[in-house]
Amino acid sequence: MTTGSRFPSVETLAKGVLAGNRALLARAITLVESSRAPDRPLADELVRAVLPHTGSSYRIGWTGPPGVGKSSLIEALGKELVSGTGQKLAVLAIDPSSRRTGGSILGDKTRMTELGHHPQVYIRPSAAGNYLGGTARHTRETLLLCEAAGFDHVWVETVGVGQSEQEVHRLVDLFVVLAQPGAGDDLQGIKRGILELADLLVVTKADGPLLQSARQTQLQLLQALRLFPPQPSGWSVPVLSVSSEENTGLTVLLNKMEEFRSRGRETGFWETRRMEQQTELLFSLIQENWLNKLYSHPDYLELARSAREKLATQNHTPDQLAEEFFRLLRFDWDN
Ligand SMILES: Nc1nc2c(ncn2[C@@H]2O[C@H](COP(=O)(O)OP(=O)(O)OP(=O)(O)O)[C@@H](O)[C@H]2O)c(=O)[nH]1
Ligand SMILES: [Mg+2]
Repeated sequence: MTTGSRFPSVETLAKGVLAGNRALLARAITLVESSRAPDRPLADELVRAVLPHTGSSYRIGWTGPPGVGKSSLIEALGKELVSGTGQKLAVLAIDPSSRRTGGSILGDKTRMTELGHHPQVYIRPSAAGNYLGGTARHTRETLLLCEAAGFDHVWVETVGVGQSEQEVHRLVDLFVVLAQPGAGDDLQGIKRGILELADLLVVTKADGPLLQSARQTQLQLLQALRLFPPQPSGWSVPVLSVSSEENTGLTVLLNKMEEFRSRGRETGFWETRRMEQQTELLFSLIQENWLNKLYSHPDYLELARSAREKLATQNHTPDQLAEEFFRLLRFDWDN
């Protein structure tokens, strides 16, 4: 299939991605991010074409409130990771500010100026505002394209708002939660649900006048973690502190990241988690498709309105009305 004038053909894109061609990778990502309906089947075809060459990277999600220091840490740690090794790193930065600006200041916001120029590193900002609730789909497909292009590590920087953290948690092998010095004084500030998802907690900005406060926050977070049940894998969540400005704590962090991977592989938990993620994805897609079918049924609106009216005026329970709704809908699977 050809992609018309906007994109090179799917075959050209797939070959380019597999050859590690940056320009074609960027075009491929733009295709999977496209919200134009005619681009969807092409994006699906592209993802299918590269799928056999995916799965081998170490996928890491970095999350935390705005300004906590995610981008700065990724910049400092990324340089440490790739320097002196042949390893390749792709960073997918989801930027919330692009919602307001149309993406024009993405380049300034990502704060990864030096890392972005490293030959073993590819940084791709995406505009969170372009797809409501669709973050996971586009990020997942972009992640697969990066794997197919030969990146050993794919890091996702998420925005600390809304449901994007949960979505990113479903995509990655390791979920890192960043906290500010002082965050421990007000643990409400870090949503409990997010703490529970963390595989690794990192207190940022442990330098200068913030150092003491960072150490204290580290202890408070350790105590808070004791209240949670242990992870099924047996992994006990480390709480570290780093300074991206002074480059301290980075080696310990890199070692913990590596330990998580090797332990996960030994215990089989690595594969189990990926399988669970795939299963969750499968069922959420089944539900999504089913709901789309339901909402696009020609009688849906009429029957829903009538059920609501009956609820207000007659002596029906919601259960009875739901049953009647489906009886009257006469759903045609082939429709
Ligand atoms: N003192 C100190 N400041 C830091 C450190 N890391 C980041 N900062 C500062 O914290 C601010 C936010 O840093 P970013 O790295 O952009 O934080 P972010 O979490 O990526 O921010 P958003 O993407 O906007 O949510 C900047 O002003 C940084 O200079 C650090 O290690 N020490
Ligand atoms: Mg950032």
